[in-house]
Amino acid sequence: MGMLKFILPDIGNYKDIPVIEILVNEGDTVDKDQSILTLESDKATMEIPAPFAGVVRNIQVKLEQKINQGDWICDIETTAEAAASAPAAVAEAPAAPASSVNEAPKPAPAPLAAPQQAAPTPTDKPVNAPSLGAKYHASPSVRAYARQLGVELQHVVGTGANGRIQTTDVEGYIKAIMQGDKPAPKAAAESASTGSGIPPVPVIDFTPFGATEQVELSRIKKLSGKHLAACWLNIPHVTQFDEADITELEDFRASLKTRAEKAGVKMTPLPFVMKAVVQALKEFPHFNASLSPDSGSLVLKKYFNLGVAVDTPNGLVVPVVRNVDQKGLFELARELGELSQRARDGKLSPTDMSGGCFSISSLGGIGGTQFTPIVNAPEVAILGLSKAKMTPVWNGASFEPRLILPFSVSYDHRVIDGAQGVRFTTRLSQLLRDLREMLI
Ligand code: CAO
Repeated sequence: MGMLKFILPDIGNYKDIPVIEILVNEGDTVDKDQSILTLESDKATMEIPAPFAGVVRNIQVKLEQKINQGDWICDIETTAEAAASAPAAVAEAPAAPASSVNEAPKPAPAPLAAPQQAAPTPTDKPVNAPSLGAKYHASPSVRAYARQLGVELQHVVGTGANGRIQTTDVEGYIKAIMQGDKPAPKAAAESASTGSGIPPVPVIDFTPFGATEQVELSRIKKLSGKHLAACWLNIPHVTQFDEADITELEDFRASLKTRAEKAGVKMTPLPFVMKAVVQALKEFPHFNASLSPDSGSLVLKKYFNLGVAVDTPNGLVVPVVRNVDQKGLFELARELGELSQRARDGKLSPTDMSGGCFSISSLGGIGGTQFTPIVNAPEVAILGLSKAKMTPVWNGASFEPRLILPFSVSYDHRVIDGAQGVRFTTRLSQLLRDLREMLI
């Protein structure tokens, strides 16, 4: 037997990532690769597996604690065979100094929040055995699925290995409720009756209707779906539609074509729109703000970082272009090109996607006449761009062909009222129609 220190290995570009679940108790016997912790940042959820089999000792982390690569998670008391394979496993964690691998355990630090329990053996472990901070075992995808359906996992019996809850268990649980075989859990019923609960959508067996195929959503879709649902449910949205005559903007853009090519950038209408948005944000500071956590005040931002939604093969991501007010059209075009390329290559870091004040979703390169974008909380407004179209416009004497850009602004009605909303879109339209307005 030997006592090995389990150090958090390289988890990618994540820092200060909170522990959302501790899936084991001190004294638990774990297999190699059995999940020990679940970590969850705003971008990813990951389970951290045991690098070798053994008995868990000296847990060093607590729920909600933010941890980093190299942090001591726990000790694992191993058998001789596991210990023999351990150094390689631990060596995979770059921050774990080799000397820490087989050193004698340090005295146990201050007692943990939860009392130690007698070590259960794998055979006497009950189904859904309670553990420190988690009463059930389920993968992040099953947890996300359950959250999406409003199912609290402590009510679900897991049928997988060691009582792990599977997708089918969650579905079976809902089915039983729908068929009246199982009462709805008290907490859910209570929250539904107070109006705060979201009733789950029905789970339907589609097989009687025809052939189906179940395709797993990409990781980005799962994460952005969770965020979008939270934004949609938490923010009372209003969407204001408007349009801008961008005929002159387009002429200016065409006049820059050769210079843009020489500079090696693609000059689309988007950098012009970004500059106009910044000007509008300066004039309407409540659009460049976030609600305080108690919703009692506004945090007004003095910087102008714009999130730009990028369509990638794996789903939607929103990298942020910083300090747009301090950048020219060519610099913005270059940055947009680089960020969207990295987004499509799946190479954006969490930093690239943080710090935004206001977002733009541009579908203009694809089509559409109007749409209702979802506010990207904690921001309070978002601009949606549709496809500009040459349109006959009456000038008082005749119809003139003008290039008209339809756009929409969705906003948080707790922060922005309707009159402010339409003043903002009217001003944005004016700025786009005549870029000289930005100089005034
Ligand atoms: N009207 C008409 N044409 C437009 C336009 C508009 N509003 N916006 C862009 N275009 C044109 C561009 O000029 C370009 O034409 P050329 O190739 O002839 O110059 C073409 O459409 C393609 O532009 P683009 O999409 O490559 O570049 P962009 O700067 O407009 O947008 C980016 C960059 C990254 C935002 C975009 O590629 C993208 O991913 N858009 C989708 C965003 C999305 O999915 N939003 C939904 C979020 S909610 O689900």
